[in-house]
Amino acid sequence: MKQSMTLIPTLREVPSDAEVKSHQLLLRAGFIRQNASGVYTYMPLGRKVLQKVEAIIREEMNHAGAAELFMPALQQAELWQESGRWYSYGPELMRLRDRHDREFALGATHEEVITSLVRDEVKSYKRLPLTLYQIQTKFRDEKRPRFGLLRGREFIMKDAYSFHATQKSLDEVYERLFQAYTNIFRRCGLNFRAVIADSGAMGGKDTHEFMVLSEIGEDTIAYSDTSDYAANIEMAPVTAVYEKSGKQANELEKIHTENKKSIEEVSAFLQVEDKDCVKSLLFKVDDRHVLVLVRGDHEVNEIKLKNFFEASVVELADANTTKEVLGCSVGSLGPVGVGNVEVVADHAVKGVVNGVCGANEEDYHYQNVNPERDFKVSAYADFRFIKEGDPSPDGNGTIVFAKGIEVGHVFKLGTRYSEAMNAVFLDENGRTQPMIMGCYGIGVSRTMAAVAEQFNDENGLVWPQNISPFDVHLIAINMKDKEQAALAEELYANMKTSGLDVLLDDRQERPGVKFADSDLIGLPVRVTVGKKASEGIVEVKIRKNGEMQEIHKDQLAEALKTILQEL
Ligand code: 9G3
Repeated sequence: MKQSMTLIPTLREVPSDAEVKSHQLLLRAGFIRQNASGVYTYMPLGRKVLQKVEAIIREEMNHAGAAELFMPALQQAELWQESGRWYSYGPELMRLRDRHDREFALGATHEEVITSLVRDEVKSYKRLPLTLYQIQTKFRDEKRPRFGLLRGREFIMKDAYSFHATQKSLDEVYERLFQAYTNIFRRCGLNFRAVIADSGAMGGKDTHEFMVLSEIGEDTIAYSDTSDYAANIEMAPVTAVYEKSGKQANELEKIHTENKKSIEEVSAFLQVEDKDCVKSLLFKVDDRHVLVLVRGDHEVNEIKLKNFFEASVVELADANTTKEVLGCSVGSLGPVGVGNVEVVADHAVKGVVNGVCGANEEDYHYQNVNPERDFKVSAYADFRFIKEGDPSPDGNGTIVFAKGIEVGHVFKLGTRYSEAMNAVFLDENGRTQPMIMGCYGIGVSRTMAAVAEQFNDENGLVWPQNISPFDVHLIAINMKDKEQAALAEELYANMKTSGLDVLLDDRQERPGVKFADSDLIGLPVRVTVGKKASEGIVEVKIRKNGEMQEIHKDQLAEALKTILQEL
């Protein structure tokens, strides 16, 4: 491609509304332009990167035995009404009416469409397993689109769906696609971890997220410092065990704690440590309230609460409800004497001796509270977020936190959609069974941004060779100089003939502008045709490490092949 023929509008200034590196650089290097909040145009260079990422995805998905199709973004409301999600999703699901006033959703994902297709076309176990995928634009009306392509309202996803007669078959395909994902992200050059994700009701065996490590990531990963254990912090189980210290249990005492509400205020006032306090929080769990106890230095993990009760709604009760149900404000809540709501506690609470908790009376707390003697709980379970320094759940090492960007997510769905939409098959005994499903997503446009986030320096982007928009940036210092122009055109033709993807900067621009743009765009290798054109000598520069060398044009093709292989 010749730059005089394409559109690569580079910017000198950092756009003010771009907060993260990848967003700033993709804008400045002319890879994307914003149309609306969370809605982007992929400019020619951005489009090329997407095509390279998609090519890697297709190779690995096809190799894993998946068949590519392409589903509509316009989805009949009826399908989402069958699955029930028409009613459970709020404004994030974009909806519209056609000219006949019929309702549609703009596809946020495609479980409903694919399940309705397969139920119509597949009836026998002989046709299973079947794995279908697409690479398609998705629409999700995010409340706060941000970080450019990392959280958009219209984005490109590869979404795959697998259909099985048995759980064993799903497990096999899940493993194979898990491996395909590992290959895809490695070939994109990313530093990533596959982490155990929210287990839903099951025990965390049925879904993994692929996380790119980055301090601007929105997810927190809990991983072991000595093993390959890694889990989304929402999921990571706590395996620490708690024994009571041998301390003598003292007499329970009610203390006036004027205006002392938070754990910090109370523990400072009473001169005790957070870990000797019991924090009580009232939650709405489906149609009832539950008082949840955790140690003062821990936080309630609502996903674990939801999974424990297999609830569909779990939310912290608001101040008024708390007052109504327990007769006092949040800052004075405690388990002693509570009889009208169920009380559950995190395992760590069991180890508290002579602790402090709210007295369920405004501005009063108990001191020397001892679990079992002073209050009963209906269950002790793992209700807290894991913390750095906790033992790794696999028994190896201790937990460290890292931030991650989720670029992939694989699920064992089971029969959630096939039962709701009656996607059934006849098994070998002639019995009708619901198909067992898996689904597998990759954020394609998000992957491009994640690579930009991990691969850049003070001069701009530094694309890994596999997904760089071009292999070589060929720069002619002065296209008005006949020898330079002739050599540039000759090298351009030769490189393309030898299979290299070349971007020729043939613009009438000053050298400084060309070099700055070249560093910003970040192609792996730059070849400059300048003063020594008459001797057939060009300068070759490697973007990643700045290494420069002069090479005669006759050795150029060979040299470039070697350089690109070693990158
Ligand atoms: C919606 C909206 C947002 C959504 C969903 C549905 C996330 C939704 C989860 C998934 C699960 C998998 C197939 C590919 C891999 C991920 N956000 N999810 O279902 F209507 Cl507005 O998308 N889908």
